Amino acid sequence: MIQLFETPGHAHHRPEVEYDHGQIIPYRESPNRMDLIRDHLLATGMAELHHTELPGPTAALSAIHTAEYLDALPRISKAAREANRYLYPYIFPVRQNMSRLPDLPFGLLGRHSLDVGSPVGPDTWHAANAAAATAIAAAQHLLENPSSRPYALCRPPGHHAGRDFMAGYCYLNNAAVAAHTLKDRGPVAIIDVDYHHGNGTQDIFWDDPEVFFVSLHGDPAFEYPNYAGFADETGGSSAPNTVLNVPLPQNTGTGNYLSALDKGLEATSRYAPAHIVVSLGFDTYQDDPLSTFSLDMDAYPRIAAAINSLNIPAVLIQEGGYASAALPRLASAFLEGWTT
Ligand code: SP5
Ligand code: ZN
Repeated sequence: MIQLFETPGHAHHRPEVEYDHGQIIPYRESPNRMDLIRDHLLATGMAELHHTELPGPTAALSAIHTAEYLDALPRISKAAREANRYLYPYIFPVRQNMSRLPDLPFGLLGRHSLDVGSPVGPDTWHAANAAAATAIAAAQHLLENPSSRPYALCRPPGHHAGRDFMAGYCYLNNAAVAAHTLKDRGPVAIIDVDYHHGNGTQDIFWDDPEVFFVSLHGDPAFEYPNYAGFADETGGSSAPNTVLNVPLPQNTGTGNYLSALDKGLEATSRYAPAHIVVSLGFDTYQDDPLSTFSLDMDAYPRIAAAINSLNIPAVLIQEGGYASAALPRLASAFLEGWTT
């Protein structure tokens, strides 16, 4: 039986559209992603649901994100409430001589946006907090029940959110707050198996020797986020060799993916963490609209089992995964390898 964590209210974060190379398309990171996964896991009797309450602990958030960012995000959400619509960044006050920061919601939004993929609506701040609280609750459950392997249904996702920026559907870094929660009890490894590089998580722990970050992802030479996730990024000067990026080519299939994962897990094992946080994305799946990989359904129990074989207490944090029709099966397939 898997302990499933969710915080009510994230469904109110519901942008309708996103940009895709100049086109406006339906926003892919929708509330029904979590509904599909949760309902299936409950219906099959695989999971038991814990609703967590808000407000979640704010200390973890302050440890992960800058004060400036944690001040800006609710202000932008408030402005969105007053405007009664989602605000999309369109002006980016990049750090240069003639870049003044207008004290307007759009100034703050551009200042703290890496891309145009994270619109802020009336309930975005609340939903992002709910997701972070969910991650913290699952991590605390793990500390209290080391043999449990809890699963946090975090939405919006988090791994593209850095210390002071939102990006790629992400606002607050849920995996990072989970890792922070676990860090008191020894070193933590974050294993990021989302299709995209976890650039936000890497940014946050770049100089932290107590957190090891390994990410398998579409090579940033062709895939979002493009400017990070290359193999030569291995950690800051205070934390050398605590980042392991494994960029993979288009059309990567199950066999090659599992071999790459094995290398990542060997390095994780050498680091000898006390706890593991898995940034779990299902967008590596062959039918995912964002993916160029071709993993089949059988890959998922094998990914789970490979991580399990390390025999280290672990928590799952939901990241991406946009093939709605396949999401219930992807989650249960993963859990088949996770709980046995
Ligand atoms: C959490 C997560 O998985 N975020 C992903 C954000 C990706 N946003 C960038 C999308 C780039 C669009 N180009 C893909 C075209 C496919 N037809
Ligand atoms: Zn992703």
